[in-house]
Amino acid sequence: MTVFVINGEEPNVEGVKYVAKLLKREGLVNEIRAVKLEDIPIDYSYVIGDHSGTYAILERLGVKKVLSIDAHTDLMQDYFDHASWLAYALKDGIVEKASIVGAVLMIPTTEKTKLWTKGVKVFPALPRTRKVRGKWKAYINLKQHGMGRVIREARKFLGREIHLTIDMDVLRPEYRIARFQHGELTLRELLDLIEEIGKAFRIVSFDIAELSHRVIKSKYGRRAVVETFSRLMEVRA
Ligand SMILES: [Mn+2]
Repeated sequence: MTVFVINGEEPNVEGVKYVAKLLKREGLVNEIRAVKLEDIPIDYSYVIGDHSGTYAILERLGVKKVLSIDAHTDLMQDYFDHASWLAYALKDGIVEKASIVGAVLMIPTTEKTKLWTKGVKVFPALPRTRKVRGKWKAYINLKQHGMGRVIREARKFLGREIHLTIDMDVLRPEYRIARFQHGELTLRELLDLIEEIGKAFRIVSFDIAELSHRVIKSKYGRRAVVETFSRLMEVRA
C-alpha cells in the first residue's frame, strides 16, 4: 500500500496532501495512508514532500543501493536538508552506493572527497566535465550517450536490486511541481527512463519526492505526477 509521508515545510505538506487525493481520485491508490517522518512503515511505494524524507525511508527499509533521478545531486554537505540528504546517507552508512541520473546542478567537478569517487556515480542530463587526476573528463550523460548507456553503467555500478527515488524537479520548469529549480527532462523521457530502469533492475521500493503546492495549479504537473506514479507501479518488481 502506498505511504504518503507528510514532511518538509508547509508548501511540501500541501503538495503531498493534494497528490494523495489526486491519486485516490485517479484510482491509483485505494485509501490514503498518511504518516509523519517518525512513523514510516516498511512498504514499497512512498510519496513524500521534501526529498530529505528519502533518508528516513532508506534507513527504515535497509536498502543500501539507490538510484536517484533528480535535477540535483543532493550531495551538499553543509547541513541536513533536501540538498544534502544523499551525502548524509552515504556518510552515515545508510546507503552504500548511489547513482544520480538527470542532474543539472551540484555536479562535482573535482575528486576532493572519496565519497564521490567511491560511493557515487553521476550521470548528468547534459554534457559536463570533471577533473580526474589533473585531467578533464566528460561524464557519461543522457544527451550525448543516451538512456541505454547510462542505465547499463548504473546497473554495473549498483547491481540488480535498488530503491528508486524520483525527484519531480528533474522535469523541465514548465511542469511546476517542486519549489526550487527544475531540470531538463520531458515527461516522455522520464517515463521511458522508468520503463528501462524497470527492465534492467529489480526495483525493491520507490518514492516520488519534492511535491509542493505548485502542483495544485499546474495541469502539466498533475499529469506528470499521475503518469509517473502509475508507471512506477507497473514496473516495480
Ligand atoms: Mn532531490
